Amino acid sequence: MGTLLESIHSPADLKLLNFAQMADLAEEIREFLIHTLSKTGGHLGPNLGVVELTLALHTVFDTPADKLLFDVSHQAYVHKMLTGRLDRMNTIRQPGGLNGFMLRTESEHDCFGAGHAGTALSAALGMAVARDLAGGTEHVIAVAGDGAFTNGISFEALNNIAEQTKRLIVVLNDNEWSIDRNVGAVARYFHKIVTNEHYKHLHDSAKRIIEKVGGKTAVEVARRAEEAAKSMLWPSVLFEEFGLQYFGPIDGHNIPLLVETFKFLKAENRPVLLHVLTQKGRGYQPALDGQKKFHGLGPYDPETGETKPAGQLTFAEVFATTLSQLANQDEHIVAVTAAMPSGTGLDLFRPHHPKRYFDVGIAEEHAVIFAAGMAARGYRPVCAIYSTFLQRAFDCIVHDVALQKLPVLFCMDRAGLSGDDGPTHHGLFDIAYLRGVPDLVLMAPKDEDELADMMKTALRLPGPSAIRYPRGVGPGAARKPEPQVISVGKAEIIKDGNDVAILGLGPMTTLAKELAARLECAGYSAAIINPRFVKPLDRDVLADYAGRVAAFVTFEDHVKMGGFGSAVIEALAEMGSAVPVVRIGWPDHFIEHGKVEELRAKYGVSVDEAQSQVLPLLARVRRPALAAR
Ligand SMILES: Cc1ncc(C[n+]2csc(CCOP(=O)(O)OP(=O)(O)O)c2C)c(N)n1
Repeated sequence: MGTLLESIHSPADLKLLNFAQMADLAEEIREFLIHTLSKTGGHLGPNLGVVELTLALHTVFDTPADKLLFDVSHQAYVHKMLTGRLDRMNTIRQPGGLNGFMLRTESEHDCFGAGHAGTALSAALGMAVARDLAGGTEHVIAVAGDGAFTNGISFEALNNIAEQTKRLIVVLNDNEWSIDRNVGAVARYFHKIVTNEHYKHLHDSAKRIIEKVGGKTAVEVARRAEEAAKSMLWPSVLFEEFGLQYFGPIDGHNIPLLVETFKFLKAENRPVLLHVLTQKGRGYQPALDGQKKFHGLGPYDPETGETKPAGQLTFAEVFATTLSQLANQDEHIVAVTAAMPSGTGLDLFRPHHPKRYFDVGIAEEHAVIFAAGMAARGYRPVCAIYSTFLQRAFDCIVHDVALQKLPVLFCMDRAGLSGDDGPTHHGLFDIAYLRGVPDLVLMAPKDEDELADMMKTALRLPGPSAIRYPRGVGPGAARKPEPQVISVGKAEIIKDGNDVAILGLGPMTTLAKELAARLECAGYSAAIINPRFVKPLDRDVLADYAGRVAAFVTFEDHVKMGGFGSAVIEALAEMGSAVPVVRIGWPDHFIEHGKVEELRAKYGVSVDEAQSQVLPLLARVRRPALAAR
């Protein structure tokens, strides 16, 4: 670790540095991030891009009194380093370590947690209005990327800011990238400003003014900073019409310019937006060459940027290749992503069917209603959206898709515990929020081959459907050359048995098989069932086993409340069955970040837990029968 960096224990230490030292500190921070994240993984590119911006913000403002918010907050690592968490940065995203996003419980400097995009402006406005009501004087600053401005909530906030407060600072951190290249009219608009010749001229003169500031009196410094900031007043019709005074665009890597501009802006008595240009991955060639990869990644070689070669296909890759295959046979199939082409795998679909591929920006609600519109005109849209991000679009699923009986297929990647990203990214609620939607078919494949079959099946249904599958690789099942249609609402009996029926939803069938093997060793006859469908649930199979077994066990990678096991209990209760059900799933609690296996063990989402709960039930009810055999 560099010597300057070691001396920073809080933002107060930063305020003692001159601009030259701050520039050196920026390099030390980059070096530290590149090496530390090579072991932990994390959002390297976005953080390398905001080093100077974060230094300038913490030099001018005083957190925790002033309120600094980052949209998504995946780019808040430098903020964490400067606010007393430097010595724990090597634990970021690790079990028991720092979270990869801002977390209110982690530090008083994290005034608002995030993980999902588009929230910073609304939350900041809420804080500004709370300050105004309470008669406070603190500053509120929201930093949001250009990607976040493709999100509807950002615009809902913009629409409301000037009506509600006179003091709010919005920083648009424009690096022209979302995770992939930023898309849409807003991205094009920002690009037009940035590439305008007039901007370059303004920028050069502002830079010159600031460079001349050194050695002048405080009054002269303030005057020149104001001159510089004013000279960057380049009208932006968009933001001006929203009632925000627009400044910029300015070089987001020029510390003196940033510091002087923020000093000027903090005295403004009107909401302002500062457009800052930054380079994602700055200072690290592999990240500049591989913007997408270095947005967020696992451990890598710091010298070369290389990561472990990919092995078996992930569920996302199986999804995308299957969709390309199915789209070859049906020209009505179209694919929709909300700014996640690489994460969902759809970047593999795009080259095969460029005209049937739609990236709508970070706009899940729009993605769903857009898909509904296409479905209403005879297309078969497939919305590939992570389980956690689809939460946003719940009403659109109900009101715009299901109620209108439109055949949109939702492919929910990252359904289940997401691991390192933590509670903002775990996909643990989708069954609960989709199960109550009338006529929606909800499935979970046990492996890659079944995912393909379910996609083919779903694309023939007359109404809405959803398939949930987890992050990363599955069990590695061989795939048939052609996916097959499966019977809707029919479970797969993997093995019959008479003492206990074990249902493992999706890839949790592996746990069901392991439990069955253990119970067989203990002398019980265990049935293994792959439910395939959460909705419609296979009531015939449940009724059959309810008449024979002493207990059911359900495994799901989802919260227990309102989940698959709950659906089984409801169905059994409606049948008048009193057979007990042991439910294995996540508790009614936000699960922290960590390694999936460790968290499963900690929270009892395990075969051990199932065994300890089911054995007493079997012993009590079945022992005499067993003894008689
Ligand atoms: C609602 C939602 N959808 C998708 C994502 C996934 N996501 C995380 S960061 C990101 C891109 C953000 O781009 P930008 O705001 O420009 O920040 P940058 O990484 O470029 O600094 C996306 C799409 C998310 N966090 N939240």
